Amino acid sequence: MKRLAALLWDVDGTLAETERDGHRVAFNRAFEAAGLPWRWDVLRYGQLLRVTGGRERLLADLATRPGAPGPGKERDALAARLHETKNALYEELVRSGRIRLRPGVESLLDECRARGCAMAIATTTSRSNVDALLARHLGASWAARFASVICGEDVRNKKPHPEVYLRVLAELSLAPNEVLAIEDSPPGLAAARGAGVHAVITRSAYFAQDRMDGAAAIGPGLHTHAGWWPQTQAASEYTATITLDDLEGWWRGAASTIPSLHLPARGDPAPARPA
Ligand code: XBP
Ligand code: MG
Repeated sequence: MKRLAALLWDVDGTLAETERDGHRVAFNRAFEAAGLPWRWDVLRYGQLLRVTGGRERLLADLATRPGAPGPGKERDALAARLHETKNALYEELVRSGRIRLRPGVESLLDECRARGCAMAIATTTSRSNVDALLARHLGASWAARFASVICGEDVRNKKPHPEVYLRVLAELSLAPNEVLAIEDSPPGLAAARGAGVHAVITRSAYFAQDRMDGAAAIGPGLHTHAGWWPQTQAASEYTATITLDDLEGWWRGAASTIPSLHLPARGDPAPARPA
């Protein structure tokens, strides 16, 4: 039977619940450090999450915030400064151990390694955030576990644009139908599907109710077999967490039931790297 060649991991919301208690808190601390009275509560941050990219999210908020600088250099510089501070504060939070990997993530990472399934990171968060999170939980040599790590700085267009997935495929020299993505959000799902990659959704706190049309499978997390659609194969009902066999079952099922998109052919040139 055809085996999955690689598993492509999203980061925020998928590897860990980083948004509500990580990025949001760090943004608020950055506002405070800059002497600004602005704060994002849990609800407002959820609305802002429709904008991917922390700096882009800030710019979207500043565009409607009374008292913020108007469009132009001053606004751009403020967003860049706040974003830099936010990332430094986020790293501190992560290093303190406050943000854990989601349950079931580590066992799947270990299983993929043990069974020789390649892995990659496909995220449009900043590289420093990924490094802080994975160094904290997997050790300083975490990157050796992944055949490709593509982050926000490596792409011109953040999710939902498929660029991050196209770049990972190019680095791995794999076709979209040889890999599977794990995502948590509609923009992440759109990015994967836009590259012709099937995706399994592990719902995260902020995207608990969203429509996930075109997903290969949708469930509450890798820690359980309960609540998944489609239901997993009988064999894996005896293991607590979602396994590589479960993922391969969904991947094969998606290949036969979900219409394929106009796929980039294997060997197509990767999008240009930003200067
Ligand atoms: C999630 C994002 C990021 C983070 C913040 O990306 O949209 O913007 O919220 O990180 P993914 P930055 O789900 O692909 O990991 O501030 O570094 O952008
Ligand atoms: Mg995500």
